[in-house]
Amino acid sequence: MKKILIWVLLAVMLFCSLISVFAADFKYGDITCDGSVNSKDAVLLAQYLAQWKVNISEEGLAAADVRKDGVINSKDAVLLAQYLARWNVQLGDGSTPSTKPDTGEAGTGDIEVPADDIIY
Ligand SMILES: [Ca+2]
Repeated sequence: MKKILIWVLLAVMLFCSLISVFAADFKYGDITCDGSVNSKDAVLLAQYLAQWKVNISEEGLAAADVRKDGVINSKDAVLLAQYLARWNVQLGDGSTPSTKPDTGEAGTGDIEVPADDIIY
C-alpha cells in the first residue's frame, strides 16, 4: 500500500513540474511578444478587436487578456490604454478598468476643459 502511495505522489509531483515547464511564459499586455508593453501592443489589440487580419501568437493572445477574465474585448483595450497612460492599474491581476486616473494627489480626477475649448 505504501508503494502505491509513493508512486501516486511521485506521479503528481512529476505532473506538477511538467505543468510549470510547459506553462505559457508571457507578460500581460505584451501582445507583440517583444518583451515590452507599449503602444504597439495597444495598436495590435485594437486591430485584433476590429477583426483585422493580424498575426498574434498564442502567447500574445494570452497576454491580450489583461483583465484575466478569459475573454479579449474592449475592456482589455481600455485597461491597456490606462496602463500606458500611467494610470494606477495593473495588468493581469483581474482588475477592472478604472474610471478615473490616479493623479497622486487628493482630488476628483476630473479634467477641467476650458470653456473656450468646447465646440457646440
Ligand atoms: Ca510588446
